[in-house]
Amino acid sequence: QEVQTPKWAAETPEQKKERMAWWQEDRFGMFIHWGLYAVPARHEWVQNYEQIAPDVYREKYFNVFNPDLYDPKAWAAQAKAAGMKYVVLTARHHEGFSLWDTQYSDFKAPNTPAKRDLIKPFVEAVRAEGLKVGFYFSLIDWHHPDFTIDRVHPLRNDQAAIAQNSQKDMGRFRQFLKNQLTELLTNYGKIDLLFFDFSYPGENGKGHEDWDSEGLLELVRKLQPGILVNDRLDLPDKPWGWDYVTPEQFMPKAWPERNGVRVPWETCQTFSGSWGYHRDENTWKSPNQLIAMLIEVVSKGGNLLLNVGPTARGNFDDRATERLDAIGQWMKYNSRAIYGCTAAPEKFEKPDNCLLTYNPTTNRLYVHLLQWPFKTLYLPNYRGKVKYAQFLHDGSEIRYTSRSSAEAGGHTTVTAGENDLIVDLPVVKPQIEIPVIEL
Ligand code: H79
Repeated sequence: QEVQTPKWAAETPEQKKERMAWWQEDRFGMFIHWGLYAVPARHEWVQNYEQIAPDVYREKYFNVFNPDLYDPKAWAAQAKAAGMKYVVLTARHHEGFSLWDTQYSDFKAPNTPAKRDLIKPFVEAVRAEGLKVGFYFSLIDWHHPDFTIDRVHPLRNDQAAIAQNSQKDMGRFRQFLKNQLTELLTNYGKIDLLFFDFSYPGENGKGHEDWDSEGLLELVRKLQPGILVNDRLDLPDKPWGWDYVTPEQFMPKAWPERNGVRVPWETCQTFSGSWGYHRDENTWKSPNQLIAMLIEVVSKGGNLLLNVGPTARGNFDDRATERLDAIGQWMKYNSRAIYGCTAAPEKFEKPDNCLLTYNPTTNRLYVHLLQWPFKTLYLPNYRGKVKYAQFLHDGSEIRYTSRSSAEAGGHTTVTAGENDLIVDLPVVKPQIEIPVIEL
């Protein structure tokens, strides 16, 4: 079917590619979920899960939000050291609390004991580290008086509250979204990325008509022409309505497609399950799992946006810091297999227990060894496709043969295929979480 592209969204495929080039190159960003929910510290959806009325929630947490350890320079430094290239902060999450000095709500950081705009120093610190800056902006607002109660609202079972829906004016709420976006995209310099969250169209839900998604996007594109926008505005059939798709806490089997075409994609992931700081969660992923996750995402042509939930005092807790440090230690030696990389060409089959990434500019293939084999790694049908092999972490040569030469050397029991390469590895795994062979 013919889809009309509005004038303000007109762009050639080359222009779009150019606009997204940094993001395609960088591959790895930090998500930060920070709001009043860091105080209860039991999930950023606590207000919904425990069906806490907005006034009760505000009464409990607003006046005790006192982030005395807030140091956005430390956040930015930790992101940079982990190898992340962009940072996306929740300007306002579903609870409706704004981290900046918005004119359009009094439910904002400057009115808490924090007593200041928390976004301005964040943007400055991230830029000072040479990283790109993004905002997460919730479409949902459980605090705004004009936001009607629907199936994801904390008061969804409260009949008296639901009866008030007819007095609410979603038109005013739509204007509120535009007003807040105008502040965020006008007062903080160049903003590189915007993560809207989220639409749930259908019965008793909300979608593009409730938000005026086209109007929001038009405003965003006018204020920040270079910005990247995610796919949660409920404009799925409009190719101009999003820049990339966003599987949440989910690893796609293969590079995601729309209408048979591979699309830019980014999975957002957590350390432990919740996004906001969760004190008691016991499901933290190991450093190895997180590094393998980053590799797998890039091996399928995507980006990873890995989340940290700072505490109510404003710092990253030790569990998060430990993992960021481990990722940074790996990235320090192996980032060449991540930045500028994508899925390997089809002619390269994945060896056993490995993942492949590929840099099309340098023509290097990276074999990531998730399991350390015993002395020999078989590269299926790589014969004639490889000039040289080395470890990435220390630049040391790796020797390889093919069957005929292995047999000539007395290895008569080699059962590799005619066109396989037989790689000689040390018995002891090198001191790096996931070793990478560069071909
Ligand atoms: O900000 C983080 C989460 O708080 C937020 N997105 C990330 C980045 C998020 N949490 N959950 N979701 C997005 C999707 C939630 C879907 C559900 Fe439902 C809410 C499943 C059940 C309730 C919406 C309403 C879909 C079905 C009913």
